Amino acid sequence: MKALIIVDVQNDFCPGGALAVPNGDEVIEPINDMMDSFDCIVQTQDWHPTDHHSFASTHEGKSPYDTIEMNYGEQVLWPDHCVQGSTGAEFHKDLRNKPSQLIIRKGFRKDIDSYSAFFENDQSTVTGLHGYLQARGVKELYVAGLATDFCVKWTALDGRKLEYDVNLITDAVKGIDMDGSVDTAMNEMKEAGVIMVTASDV
Ligand code: VGL
Ligand code: ZN
Repeated sequence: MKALIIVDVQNDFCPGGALAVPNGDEVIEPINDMMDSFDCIVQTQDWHPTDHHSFASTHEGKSPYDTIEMNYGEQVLWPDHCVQGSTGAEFHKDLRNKPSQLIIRKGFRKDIDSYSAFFENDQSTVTGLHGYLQARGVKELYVAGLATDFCVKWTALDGRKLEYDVNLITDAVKGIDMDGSVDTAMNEMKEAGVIMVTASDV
């Protein structure tokens, strides 16, 4: 069985949002069109407390896009985004929401960020998604959404680590792109055995 994993299609990652991904809303149409081809559909939702440690505003003298060392390694600092219960954290209104069966919220622990839908950034705290997919007999993932170089990449790479067949839907993802991070992400995913497909292949 295959699953569609829709990563973080939330207002704050779309144009006008707090951490807008350029043309982020362009992923919505291909995602909506693909939904009918899947029996298992999961959405992720970045879901931070107001004082989350990935926010530059919680570190004195730091600005968004600076990096700091956390006890689990390097962390990019972001503008405040996807605060629990805020409009920015809501899914974009044009994303079809009825077909989704599970919503995985991530990044809700103040001290750990979570890019991947499977593990938080300490690489060991689980979200529960793997257990859910195993229980439903899912072996193959199709990953779409935002942002290619962060949450999408980490979701795809962790999917490979957990031995899923992973497909990236290249025309249904958009990236933030800091210093070539989208190209790097695409190469890392290819090296890890992620298969590049387009929405029309699905
Ligand atoms: C994301 C940065 C911070 C993402 C989430 O969805 O890619 N990026 N939080
Ligand atoms: Zn976040």
